[in-house]
Amino acid sequence: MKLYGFWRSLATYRVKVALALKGMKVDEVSIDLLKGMQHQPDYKAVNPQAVVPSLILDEGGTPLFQSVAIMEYLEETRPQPAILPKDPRGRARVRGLALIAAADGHPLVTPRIRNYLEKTLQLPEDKRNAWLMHWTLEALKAIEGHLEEKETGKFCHGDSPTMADICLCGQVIGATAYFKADVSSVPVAMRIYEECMKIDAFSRAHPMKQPGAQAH
Ligand SMILES: N[C@@H](CCC(=O)N[C@@H](CS)C(=O)NCC(=O)O)C(=O)O
Repeated sequence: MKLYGFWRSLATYRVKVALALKGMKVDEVSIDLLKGMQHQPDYKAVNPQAVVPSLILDEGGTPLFQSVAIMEYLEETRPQPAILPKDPRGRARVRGLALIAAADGHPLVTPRIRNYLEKTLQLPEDKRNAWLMHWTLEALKAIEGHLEEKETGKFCHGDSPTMADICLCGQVIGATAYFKADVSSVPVAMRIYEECMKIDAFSRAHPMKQPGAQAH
């Protein structure tokens, strides 16, 4: 398998953690988002949306795209260890938590949004940073509200890591490593993040530990 990604990309992080939890190996190809390489025709032939990640399967065929869809594919094709609960209600809760991060929070801080704020709206850096911090924390606070529910355990849902934890960790990494946000208002999310980071699959994929991060 071949994973197109980028060291800083939180969507790539999600897929890398899911692959690692399931014990699957991939070859990684870096698409430098800071240099705009996602817009090169060669890459747009792989992913017409010009975003990472994309996953090429060993059997070939059309690349998989969208981190949540890729995680769902991995879960369906390699069910153990599971990253979704068995019961439909639990699955709905985990997917809901995952989507607060992946569908509501993270899209507002991607390079294309940041470029638009900077180049088209010409917002100064302090206002752009306020945007990034605000929307990242809003998603974390929304997740925190749900973490008061009885289903929360050692992890977001029960005592083993799920897709919700994977997406939560990406969101926390954005808040702490990138935007230096004050995360004191989301203590349960942070407690779960620390728990996840004790697991190799979560900590080894951390963006700041990737080779590309060393150059920045
Ligand atoms: N919802 C997508 C998000 C994909 C996405 O926006 N990826 C970012 C990196 S985390 C990207 O490639 N952005 C390129 C750009 O915004 O120009 C997913 O979860 O895969």
